[in-house]
Amino acid sequence: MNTELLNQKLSEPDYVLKKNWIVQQIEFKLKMIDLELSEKYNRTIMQKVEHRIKGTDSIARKLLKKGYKITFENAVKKLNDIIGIRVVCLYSDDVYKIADLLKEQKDFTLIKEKDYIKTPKKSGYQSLHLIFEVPLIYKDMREAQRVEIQIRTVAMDFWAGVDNQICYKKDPAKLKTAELALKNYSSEISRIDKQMLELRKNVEL
Ligand code: 0O2
Repeated sequence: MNTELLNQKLSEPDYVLKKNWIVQQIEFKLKMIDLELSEKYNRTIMQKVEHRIKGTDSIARKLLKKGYKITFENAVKKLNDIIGIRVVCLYSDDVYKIADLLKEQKDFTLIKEKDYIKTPKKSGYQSLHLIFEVPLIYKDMREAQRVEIQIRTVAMDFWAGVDNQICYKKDPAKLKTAELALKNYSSEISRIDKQMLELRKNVEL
């Protein structure tokens, strides 16, 4: 697959600057949400916030998988997660508190919501995915940039990290046993998350 042209476009300073700018804007907003929730509930809410800007190979692979030609225009138009932000918290109810406050932001437009916590993926993957359109305004320039925000618990994040190393995007023929085990562990994770939440609620009473 020839990705040279795509790579060139993705390396242009204007493109890189805009993506980093959006990341900073969202991370700032998340800091405010974290402060608001931490003060309200008198405990730490967000354990980790991280981001990644999708690279050329990953963009090319995803475009191919979705049946699109590998072009810069398709990448920008068709992919929702070139900018990805991940928020990790301790308890599953905090996932939805964070999501609700994100949805309340007047400058964010919710495009799509995928609740893989209520309905985990076939692999066992759990996470709440929110796709927002976020405005980028500078002087007379105004653009909307799409961003995927993944929100999940530490336990779900642990599962996804192991799955990512062992199974995700790997040859399924070789991984039947590992896939099956991970799927079972996903249910365990879900059970433990519920128990941890109960524990907190009992102490809060
Ligand atoms: P990476 O390495 O994170 O860049 P959409 O176009 O928005 O409708 P999309 O993006 O095709 O849908 O699919 P989906 O299922 O919402 O997945 C988006 C991201 O969730 C993936 O991005 C992964 O980060 C994560 N994810 C989804 N399924 C799994 C899974 O089974 N295991 C793990 N570990 N992560 C998963 P990318 O681009 O695939 O990967």
